[in-house]
Amino acid sequence: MVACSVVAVPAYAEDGYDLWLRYAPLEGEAQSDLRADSPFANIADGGRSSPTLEIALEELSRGFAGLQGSGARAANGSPVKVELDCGETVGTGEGGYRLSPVADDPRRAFLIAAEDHLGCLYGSFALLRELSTGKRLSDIAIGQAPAMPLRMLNHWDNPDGHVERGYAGRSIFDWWHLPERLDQRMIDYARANASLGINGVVVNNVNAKSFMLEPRYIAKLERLAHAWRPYGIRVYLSARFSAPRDIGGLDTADPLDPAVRAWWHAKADQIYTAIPDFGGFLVKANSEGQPGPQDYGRTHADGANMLAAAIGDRGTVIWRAFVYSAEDEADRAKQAYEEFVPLDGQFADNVIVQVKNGPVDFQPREPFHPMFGAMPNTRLMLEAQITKEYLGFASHLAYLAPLWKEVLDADTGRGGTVAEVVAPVGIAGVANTGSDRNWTGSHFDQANWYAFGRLAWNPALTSEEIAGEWAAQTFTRDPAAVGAITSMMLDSREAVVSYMTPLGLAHQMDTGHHYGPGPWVCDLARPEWNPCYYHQADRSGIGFDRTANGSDALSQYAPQVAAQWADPATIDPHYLLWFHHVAWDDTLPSGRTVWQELVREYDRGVAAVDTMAGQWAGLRGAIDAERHRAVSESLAIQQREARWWRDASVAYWQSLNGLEMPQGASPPAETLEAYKSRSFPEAPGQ
Ligand code: BDP
Repeated sequence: MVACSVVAVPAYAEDGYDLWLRYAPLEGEAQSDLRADSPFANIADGGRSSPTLEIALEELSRGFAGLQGSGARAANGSPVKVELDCGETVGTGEGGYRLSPVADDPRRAFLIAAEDHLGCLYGSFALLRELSTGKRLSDIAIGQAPAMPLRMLNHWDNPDGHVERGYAGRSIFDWWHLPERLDQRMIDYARANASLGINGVVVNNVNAKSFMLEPRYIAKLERLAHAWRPYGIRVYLSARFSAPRDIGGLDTADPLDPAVRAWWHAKADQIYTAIPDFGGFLVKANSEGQPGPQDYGRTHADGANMLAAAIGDRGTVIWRAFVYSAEDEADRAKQAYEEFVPLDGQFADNVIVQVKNGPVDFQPREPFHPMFGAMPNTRLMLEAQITKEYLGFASHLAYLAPLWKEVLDADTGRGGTVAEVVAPVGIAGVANTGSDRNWTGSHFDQANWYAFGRLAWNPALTSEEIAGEWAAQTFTRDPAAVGAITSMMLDSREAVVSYMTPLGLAHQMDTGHHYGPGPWVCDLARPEWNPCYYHQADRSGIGFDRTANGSDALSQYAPQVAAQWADPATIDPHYLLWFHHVAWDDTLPSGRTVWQELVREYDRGVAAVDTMAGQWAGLRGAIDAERHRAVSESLAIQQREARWWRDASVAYWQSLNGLEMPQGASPPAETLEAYKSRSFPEAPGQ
């Protein structure tokens, strides 16, 4: 039997470092359920302990201490015993758990049962989450198991500490001092991930450096893997396809070349000797200038299978489907499908193809990627972006659960929803963490890390449920305040869509940094880097024709899915300009013209941000002053920039269509030239 003593919660200022794991003191009856001297005990699995179980017991101890608050301890009566039964006989499935009060034995007040120690850790976090959101111990009875096996974060962190598309400071990884020095942040990070059930982390950028495969980096990775193992996290590495040439002394990286195959085999052996549970490689190949098998006339399957053979049954190769090529004249939205779908059935069993949520690139709104459902003989995984490259960085509040839900719940028309298609495999999120004290660059961006993990665990959760539980743990349990915060969050992503890219527009962000409007940008080297390519606007109309009259990207979807988007008169207006080129004066089902509707959407977005700022101002006093002020300041930026987006876009459209502002709508505050002249080379994340 293992018992442990109560650990005091450190008295941090409310600077956000504690994330959703604050365990703020409960009040009233909920608090008196808990006892200061609650012993947490491992009663099963032969009393066998493990680092994972020790972490679970420590977390329970820490959580109960926090939830009780310091004043309550002495007053409490008989101890509540929380017991952990982590034996094989429990039958909860890998990582699953059951939480239940033990009604017939008051001394054994509560049971966390799981068939493995990791399930007990997950169950401990789940119990603390339930208590933290205000549930009574006696009312908690839950049985859960993860919906998909792989729930991972992909870091776009470079070894020099810069994070590509990172808006929360520098990288959390201190490669320079590893392996000797392991920052406490690495443990706190693993703990936060474990609290959500995240079980895999790719530590480096998909635009990878080959030297991270060298032995000195393997030693660093080994230290990390060792530290994260008890938290159930396996490490993965982004591998640069040309590594055999870059660091291996070979003159080719051709996947069919025996020397190349032998090099990767030896490399895999070297890694697995140091890290027996190494997860595997993530590969971006033949995309945006990265090397790949096509450099040698080989296919993606040739490349992926070569690495898969090197790894064998020890791990997985995750091969990205984010490909497009300047030489390819086809609509960029079609290219991944065209390259990958013909390869269905050719990938080795330990290869996963990782597909972004939409066919272009993490836009505020895209239809789901047509590859989902179209490769029944390939293991497909969803790639989401938690860092907000195209949604105002960490400066704008945009809660992304509604975006991900839209994709996960979409019916592919080919054997299930996107969530069902990826359920046997998993989901990856491009991480938004950094060296900022609050981890994510803004307090509300923590909610996106949280929501990603919760949806990976259970995609059936609603955006509202997740927002509510996050707000209660992170800010306050006051129901009125939780209600206001939840309402802000639920409307926030749609607000961003409205003031940036309404009615199905996409990729209107300015060059390189992707911050702020740039619909006038038409002259970049590659056509599909230009906002003009995506809006196709001119004097008479706007929108990208992806019907059979245009690029025919629509035909990549199942017929019944394509049918719902085929007619501009009946399409969901959220996707209108994604699939159709329409005249400015066409009348929409709303009775308004395209121009009137567009301006109305921009205005709706601006107004929604004002509403959010008002709601937040109303929470002064309900939220600690430090975080209240920080969020208020960000919302002031967002209010200003929502207007900037609206005005700059409207000014540009007017320069094309020559139309007056619709009745009641205010003209842009500045001239188009003034908007065009803005530049900010210091924007982070580039
Ligand atoms: C785009 C980013 C770029 C990434 C690329 C990718 O702008 O920085 O390298 O995606 O996913 O969104 O590989």
